Amino acid sequence: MVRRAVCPGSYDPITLGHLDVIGRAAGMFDELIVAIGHNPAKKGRFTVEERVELVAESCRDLPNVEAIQFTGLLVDLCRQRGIGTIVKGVRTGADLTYEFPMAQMNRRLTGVETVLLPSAPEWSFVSSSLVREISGYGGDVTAFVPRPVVDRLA
Ligand code: COD
Repeated sequence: MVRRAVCPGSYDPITLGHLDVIGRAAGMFDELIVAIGHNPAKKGRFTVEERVELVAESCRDLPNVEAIQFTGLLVDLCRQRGIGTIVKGVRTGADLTYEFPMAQMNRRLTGVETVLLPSAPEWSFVSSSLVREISGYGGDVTAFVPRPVVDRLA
């Protein structure tokens, strides 16, 4: 049986922290879908279509990774695509507090499991929102995002 997982997120934009989690998850499953959704709590910098392109370009070296857009409930995507596991990165206690009820709710809704991967220490302070803020003021984010994002922000 194909072991299929999803790494969902806003990815606005994808960072090296996201990419680290995606790479580690890609090594654990046969197929990994990176599902890019809209989080209404967050103000967008890139369109969802641009984010999908940036994720796809950043994951070019990971052959079992596919980037897609999604709307609606994550558990519905999981059902449609035969995905049994959600993989999320956690940086801090605050991330855990945010992810824990979602993991429990998603399991309650359809039985889909969530695997929480501790972030790599070198990326635990990196977030899309800080990248957006720094680049918005003209700062250099080269050390925190994949090359395609650097090029797009330039
Ligand atoms: N290192 C490791 N992990 C990281 C890093 C880093 N530097 N930065 C972010 N992450 C992790 C985050 O903790 C998160 O797990 C994941 O990467 C994605 O982060 P973001 O910020 O890009 O995405 P979010 O948190 O805005 O995404 C939220 C979703 C779109 C996934 C969520 O809102 C959702 O599932 N929406 C669908 C609707 C739904 O099903 N709702 C009911 C939920 S119970």
